[in-house]
Amino acid sequence: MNKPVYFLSDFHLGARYFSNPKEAERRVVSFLDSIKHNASEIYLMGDILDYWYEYKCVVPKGHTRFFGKIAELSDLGIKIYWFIGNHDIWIYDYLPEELGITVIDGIQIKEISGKTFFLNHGDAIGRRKVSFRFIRSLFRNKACQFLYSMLPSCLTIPFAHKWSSHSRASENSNSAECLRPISDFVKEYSASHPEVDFYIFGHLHIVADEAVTDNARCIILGDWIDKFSYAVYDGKDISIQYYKSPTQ
Ligand SMILES: [Mn+2]
Repeated sequence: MNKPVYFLSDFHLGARYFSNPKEAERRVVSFLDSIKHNASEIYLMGDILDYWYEYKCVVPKGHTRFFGKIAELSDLGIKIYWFIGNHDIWIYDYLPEELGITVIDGIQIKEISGKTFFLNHGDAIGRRKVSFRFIRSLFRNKACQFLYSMLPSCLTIPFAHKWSSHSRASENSNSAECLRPISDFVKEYSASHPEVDFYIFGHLHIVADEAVTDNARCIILGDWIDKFSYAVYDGKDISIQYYKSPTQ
């Protein structure tokens, strides 16, 4: 493999809790720009946008520089995969067509340069609370999505941002505890799937690189709210790195 593969997640661009949302967007854009000549593939592992809803004829405001940079990298021939998270669920055909990206909903198991990867945002992995599963199924229900799209966006967009800020405030900060559903799942799964070398997840907003077996590792990508972390695969191994933008 000539050029490395990058894995990033949880930018949460547009979140109301950023003290400086433009700076958060510029940091991501500046990172993407720094790798544009040295990346073969980029995996955006979900919750890239804090909220997104593609209506039939219009899309929400914002993210202009970010979308522009993604389009530029995609036009340069970098393959960009965007996994749906639990915040950017409602991507339909606008972003894939406009940005030239591949949108993936759910788990993908694929080989990249001889290693097998298990890729997913991570929100539905392992045992989750009934309330969480209920809301998740509601958000993904076609009839609910249709009814939601009928409501005026000046009501739904502020509501969605309030919801997101609330869910961030109630997030579990104990990393061992929040990692458990994923690490339990990975242990069980790897017993029957020894071919998987790397499990890659976002969602938890923690950085972790844990040995699952002698051969397999589980990587949790962190976020771009205060960690600016990502994983790089060079065709042999994966390492977690942190971006320090030139302006910092
Ligand atoms: Mn998430």
